[in-house]
Parts: sequence; C-alpha cells; structure tokens
Amino acid sequence: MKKDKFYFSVSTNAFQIEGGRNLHGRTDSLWDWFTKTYYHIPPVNSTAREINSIVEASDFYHKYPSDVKILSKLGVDAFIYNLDWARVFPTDGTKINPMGIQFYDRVFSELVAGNVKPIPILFHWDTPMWAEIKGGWTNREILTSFKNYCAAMFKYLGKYTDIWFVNDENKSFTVDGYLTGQFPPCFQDENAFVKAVHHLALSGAIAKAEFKKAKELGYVSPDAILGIDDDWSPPVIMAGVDADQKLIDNYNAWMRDLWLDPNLKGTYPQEFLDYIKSKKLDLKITPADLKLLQDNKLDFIGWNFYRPYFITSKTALIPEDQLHRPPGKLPFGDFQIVLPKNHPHYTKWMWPIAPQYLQEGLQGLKAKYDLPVFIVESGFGDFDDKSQELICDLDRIAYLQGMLTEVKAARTKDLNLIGYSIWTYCDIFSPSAGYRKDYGLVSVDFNSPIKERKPKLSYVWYQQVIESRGEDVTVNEKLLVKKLQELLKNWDIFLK
Ligand code: BGP
Repeated sequence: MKKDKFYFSVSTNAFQIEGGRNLHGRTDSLWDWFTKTYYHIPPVNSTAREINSIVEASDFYHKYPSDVKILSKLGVDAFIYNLDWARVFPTDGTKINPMGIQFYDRVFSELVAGNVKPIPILFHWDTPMWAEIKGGWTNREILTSFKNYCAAMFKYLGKYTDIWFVNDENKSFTVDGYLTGQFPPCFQDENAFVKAVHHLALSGAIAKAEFKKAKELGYVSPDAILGIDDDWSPPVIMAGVDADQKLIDNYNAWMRDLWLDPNLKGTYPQEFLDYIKSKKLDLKITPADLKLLQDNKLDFIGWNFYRPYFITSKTALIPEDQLHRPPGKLPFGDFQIVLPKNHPHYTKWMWPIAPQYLQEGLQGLKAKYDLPVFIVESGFGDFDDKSQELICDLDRIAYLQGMLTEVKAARTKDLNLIGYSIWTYCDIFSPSAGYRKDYGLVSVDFNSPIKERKPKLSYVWYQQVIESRGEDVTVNEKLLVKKLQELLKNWDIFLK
C-alpha cells in the first residue's frame, strides 16, 4: 500500500445496493429472509416513501458499468464495497459459484481501469441462509466456511487491490441481531450474542491467516493490508452531568475495545469476560483461541464515524423535558445513550451532528492502538426531494463540509488518518428506513425500471473537494448549482 497516500473514497454494501438477488446462482442471505419476512410498512409518523424488498435495490448488479463511470468522473481514489458471501458461495461452504466470482471480477477490473481502487469488505451482516440454518455465527463450524470464502476472494480478487477489510460493524450485527432483535437473525439471546461476538473475532484471525497464505501464493501483494472495522461513536458526557472517567472507560470497553482489541491485541476487555462469567453464559474462550488471535492480528482500523453518543450513567435520572426521547439502554454496560435537547443539531432520524468529535475519536484510537485509520463510513441520511430537476442537498453538504473540515485539520496532525469514505455513493436500501432514507451523492429513481442515476449537488461539491485534494471545503451554492447544471446537460446516456 502506498505510504502517505490519502484516499478520498465512497462506500456501499451489497445487500443494500446490488439487487439481482435471485440471479445467476445466488441464494438468500439473512437480509433476503428479513426483508421478505418483515415486509416494512412505514410507521404512521414516517416520511412517505414505501419500504419494500431488496430484490432489485439500486440494481448495481446490472448498473455497475455506469456506476464505475460515475465514480471515475467523481474522481474518488477508492470505492469501499461490502461483498456478498451468498453470491459467491450460494449452497454451502465449499462450492464456488463461477458467476458470483465473475461478477466481482468484472466490477473490480472496471474500477481499476477507471483509476478507482476497490477496497473489499468480506462480511457485513448478511450471513448466507445455508449457514444461518446451521446456527450461523453461533456455531463455530461457520469458521471453516468463512476460511474457504476468504481464500477464494483473495485468490480471485487479490490482484485488484492491496487494501482489504474482514468486516463492517460486528457490533451492530451482533447487538441488533442477537440482543435487541431489531435486525436479522432477530434473536434476543445472550448466549447466542457472546458466541457470535467470539466467532466473529476468530473470523478476523482466520482471514488474516488466509491473507498471509495468499501473499505466499502471490495472489495478494506482499505489502497489502487487512483491517477490522467498527462504528465506535466517541462518548460525550451529557452537558450538566458530572464528568466521570469510569463511565467513559466502561462505555469504551463495550462500544470500542470489545470490537477492536481481539483482532488488534489478541485480548478481550475484562468487562466482557466478567459478563460471560457473571451470567454463566455458555462460551469458552480457550487458550488456543487467544493464541489464534494473537498470532493473526489485523493491520489497521476501519472507523465508521457518523456521530458521537451523548451518555450518562445508567442510573442517572434525567428530567424528560431535557431529552428528545427516553434514554437508550443496552443489556450491558453502566451507561445509557441520551438525545439532549440542548444539543443544537440532529438529523431527521435524531442522529447527533457534531463533526468536532472526529479528531477526538482519532486521538482516542491513536492512544489505544496507534495504527493507520481509514474512516470507512460517514454520511448524512435524509429524505431528499427528488421531484426537482436539481437535487440541492444542502444539508448533506453542510454535514459533509463539517466532516471534511475536521479531516483537513486531522491530516495536519500525526493522527494516522489514511482515508475518508462517504456513506454512500448512491441512494440504496437503508436497514433502518428502507428507501425513505437517502445517503447518496447520486440519486437513484427507485420508481424507474432502470433505477436511473442522477448526481446531486453534493456530488459536485465532493468533486471540488477531491480536485483540491481536500484543501477546498468551501461551499459556494451559486457556483455549485452552475456546475451541476453543466454536468446534467452532458449527463451521458451511459451514466443514466
Ligand atoms: C451503518 C451500516 C451501513 C448503513 C449505515 C446507515 O451502521 O454499516 O450499512 O446502513 O449504518 O444506517 P441506516 O441506513 O440504517 O441509517
């Protein structure tokens, strides 16, 4: 990987963008089961757009030739892409689907031809159903299948890139999939939770062992790097509540260390080990497991930074009129997450807007791990008005301007930041809000049979930022509108 190269990037995820869910040998993943089973009808107070299936999603499966051209035109250095395990291994942990490999081979070769580095992520929540019916991540057997999957992806795609991740947000997948039950596989089972956490940590070590073999076999370049990704939201004690380092440490043990330490240090935070013991949970972390982790540490950190979390102790009684909603409690830790009314900026989905914690987060990661950090996800979910000829997503630009201003400052300091990737390239299926929540720099008309693509104002703004290599983060609306009008006038048929 090129030293002191900084990557401006965008990221996305197979089950949210690809569609083509039943084509060319592919079979269902957890997210096909979940979206088919729990057909979302928007809640009464929701915005208007229907949420429906991911059978087509943004149809990247057919549209990728246009998308690669649009990415190349945007000028990004990289495209972070969460791969679809079930497309490549549709029936079991051994039989490879040639058309699954062929799809990703085509996408990656076109990206490289367009000067965009593909940065693959191997697993992002979408366990293949053939694995799930055998217990999925609660069953250690999945690790043999995952090993084969890693080996195949490094073999067939290793020539296209020297930056890889094993996972994207094991925390969201396990907490929401095995504790709160909000996301698939929709369990509320602490035994299942701790097993999934541990087996996912081991999957990172197994991926690294396969990565080393792939280097020996010449499938992957010797200086390629393999990372672990997590969505740590830096904790902020709610204003007016006493500072409490013990509370901060407890929060970080559960919301950062548990998801990074096993694969970067080969250890678990004591809070997790105590939790298993005190609840008499059915998980044995053997010395051999710890040795596997220690012998196969990952190389760098993927950080999904959208927002900080405002917190208080779990027992604090905060007057209801100071919060937008009742505190959010997790079934572990001594903290609760709050939405203080005295914080001025939130998104429509009540995600705090506070880019100033980007540098604080980098300082925290440097102090703890001192490894390169690639911001893998960071973006603004909104309900864009797509009825207009020009989609002037000024709120998204304001959010991104805040983030890229912090990125610009962070890069003048020794904070190990090697890349910043916007979530997301184009409008896609949102796990929490279906097609009602837009994150794209490029709009997708989900009602058009060809899922037509059209650049938003934020696309033109990010083009400007990248052209200046991150120096010019100003927002001149008139100029941006003019540029967007120009771009749309020549929006080539092959880009639609
Ligand atoms: C992250 C996920 C992404 C994306 C993002 C936005 O946690 O890794 O896949 O979904 O959140 O979330 P949402 O679309 O639910 O707002």
